[in-house]
Amino acid sequence: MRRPNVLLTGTPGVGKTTLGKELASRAGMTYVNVGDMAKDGELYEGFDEEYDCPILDEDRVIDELEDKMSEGGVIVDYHGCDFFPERWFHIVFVLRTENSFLYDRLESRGYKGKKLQDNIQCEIFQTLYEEALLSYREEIVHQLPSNTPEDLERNLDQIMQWIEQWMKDNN
Ligand code: DAT
Repeated sequence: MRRPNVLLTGTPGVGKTTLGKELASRAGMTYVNVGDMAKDGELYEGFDEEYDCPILDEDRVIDELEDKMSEGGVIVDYHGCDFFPERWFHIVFVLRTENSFLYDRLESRGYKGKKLQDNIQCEIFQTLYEEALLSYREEIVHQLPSNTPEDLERNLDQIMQWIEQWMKDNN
C-alpha cells in the first residue's frame, strides 16, 4: 500500500515534533526529525556564530533520506524547507503559533536574547510560510493554527482524513 510523504515545517516551537510523532503513531508512518538526524550523524558543515547554531549539511541530509522518501509514508519535521527535493512531498503543512504562546514555549526551552527575538520575528514575518510557497506548489501548502491542545487534535483529525483519502485515490 503506497503512503504519502508529509512535510511539517514552521518556526521552532510551533509544535512540529508533537504533531509529527502523534501523527506517525496514528497513521502507522515513519517520523523523521531532521534536526535530531543531523545531530546524531553530525551532518554539519560549520558553525554559525551569529545565530549560535551548527550549519546543516543539506546535501548529506538529502542523501541519507533519499531511499526512505522514495518508499513513501514518511513525516519529515524541520524548521526549513527550501532545500528538500520538491518531488519528495505530497503535502506540506506550515504550523503557525501566536506570539504570546510561542514566546512562552521558547522561553521555557531556554531561549533568550537574540535567539528568542529572532525566532519570534521569524514567526511574525511568516518566513517559513513564504519559504514553503516558494518551494512547493501553492495547492499543496497549508497553514495550520497550533496554539492549543484543541488545535493539535483538530490538526491530527484533518491530516488523518487527508492521508486516508490520498491512500484511497492512489492505491
Ligand atoms: P517544534 O517541534 O516545532 O519545535 P514542539 O513540538 O517541540 O515544537 O513543541 C514546543 C512546545 O509546545 C512543547 O512543549 C509542546 C508544546 N506544544 C506543541 N503543540 C502544542 C499545541 N497545539 N498546544 C499547546 N502546546 C503545544
